[in-house]
Amino acid sequence: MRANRIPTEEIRREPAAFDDRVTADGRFGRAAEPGRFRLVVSRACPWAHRVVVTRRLMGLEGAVSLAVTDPRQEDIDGDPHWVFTEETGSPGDRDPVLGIHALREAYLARDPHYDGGVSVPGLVDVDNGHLVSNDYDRLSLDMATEWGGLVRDGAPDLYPAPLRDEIEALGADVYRDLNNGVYRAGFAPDQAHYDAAVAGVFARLDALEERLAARRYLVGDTVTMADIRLFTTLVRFDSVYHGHFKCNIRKLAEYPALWAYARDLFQTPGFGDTTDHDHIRIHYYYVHTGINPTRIIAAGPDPRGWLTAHHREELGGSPFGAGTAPGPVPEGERV
Ligand SMILES: N[C@@H](CCC(=O)N[C@@H](CS)C(=O)NCC(=O)O)C(=O)O
Repeated sequence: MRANRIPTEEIRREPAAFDDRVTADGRFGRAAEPGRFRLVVSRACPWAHRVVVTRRLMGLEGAVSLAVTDPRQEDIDGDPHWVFTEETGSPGDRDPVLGIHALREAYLARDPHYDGGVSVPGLVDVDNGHLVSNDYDRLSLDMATEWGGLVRDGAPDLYPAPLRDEIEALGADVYRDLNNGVYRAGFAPDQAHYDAAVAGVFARLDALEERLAARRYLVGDTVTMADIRLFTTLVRFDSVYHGHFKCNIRKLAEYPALWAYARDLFQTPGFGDTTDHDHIRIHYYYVHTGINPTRIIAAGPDPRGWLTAHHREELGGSPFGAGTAPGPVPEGERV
């Protein structure tokens, strides 16, 4: 997808360009050594946000460092690119650890002939500057289940074995209709594609509203990967999907259970404390010139609503089960 072109066909998603796996035992060729890998993200991106939440809940901040790109991408060769700038904390417009200005340099270090898309999140090998993986789902799942030994004491089980089938079945529906559905609506090439996508978005929100009326979390009694995958879309809904992507039949704030569920997660360590409402608004409205050619960034909504009481404790459950909440956000990563 080229965010700066008027859409002429339905948004298509390519498989991840690089999907090397990093695990504690190194059985796929790369071992998760502390300091060896750097996670490049945009705070705006819902797919990157999933990995950022997982990393924090698992207490991997010391093991894998974080590099945040500027929400206003830079035009390079006619396409918007993820770059490091002084404005978002990179002296000399270069990432202080990787020494690069644009994330695509890590793709090119890995494969000098690479000419595909460049997306966040990206895991980069600090030793040689190579992009290791831009497979956001695998990155989240591996950090949740495969980085044993590096995860903090009290880290929750985000992907409990007995619940995996249910998490994946639900996740497929939520991905199709909602996580990716909002993009199909926002970048629809014509009325018919928009109508179909937006109907799917709200049918899925309606179904989730019903599911979450009597249960605190999506699957089981604790936070799981299912909640992380849903949260990063919900937290962007009223600020960018409702207006910029025209998913405006209802607001998230008009769904009592879903809105309370989203606030509950937002107020749980790992979720709201990794959410940057400004980066979200700035990125979507500024970069997608194919659908917002003036680049005017919408002012609202007022984010303070996220901090209001949700009363979801009354439904039982506990966010981290037998585990504990993560400690404070490290200095330098506060949003
Ligand atoms: N690459 C993955 C998801 C990651 C993704 O789409 N990230 C967006 C930001 S939210 C991105 O980096 N897009 C790059 C671009 O289109 O220039 C996919 O297409 O399934």
